[in-house]
Amino acid sequence: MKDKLKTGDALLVVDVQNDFCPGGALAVPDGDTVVPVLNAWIEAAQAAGIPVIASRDWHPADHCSFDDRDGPWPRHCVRETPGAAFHPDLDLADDAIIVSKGRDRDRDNYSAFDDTGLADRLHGLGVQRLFVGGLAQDVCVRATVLDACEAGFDTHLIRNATRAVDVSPGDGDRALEAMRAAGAWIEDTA
Ligand code: VGL
Ligand code: ZN
Repeated sequence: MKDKLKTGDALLVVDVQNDFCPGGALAVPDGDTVVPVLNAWIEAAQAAGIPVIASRDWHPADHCSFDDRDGPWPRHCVRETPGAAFHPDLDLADDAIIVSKGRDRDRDNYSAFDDTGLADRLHGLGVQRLFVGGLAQDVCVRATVLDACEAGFDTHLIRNATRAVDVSPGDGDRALEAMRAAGAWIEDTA
């Protein structure tokens, strides 16, 4: 599939950050295994001349999603800290479009489209078909894919480029089902 990338496509890499990888503050099991898969997609996207977008969770130190503010998560992805940096092996080029989310201390954004202007930006670039991978399958990837469908993109989840946190067993599988029901294509594409 990635050999067929063409004008009108884009690649969206969701939250491949140190804190979501093994050793990080909110580690997704095997989260780092998405990196080589996504690097191959990034290379193919560059060869096809299509946009590469990378979202990142970019929280203030007192963000409402953190457990010390009675939120659901341990403190993670505090902006400008090593935990919020992209995984060091992720081969983002200088012209990658970086989208930061979760920046408001009192509001969380799971979706890369939430409060970021990303949909308008992609429409402006003529993007119609979107390939999505990254972390976590059952949290921010799920929310991003649902919003992408809602915004009218022909949305393809690269399943083997995602991993779930699975806070409750089965969350990953339920997320796949929700994305499929919203109209996304779920694909395993090396
Ligand atoms: C995420 C939990 C909290 C994610 C972000 O990127 O999937 N998960 N914040
Ligand atoms: Zn977060």
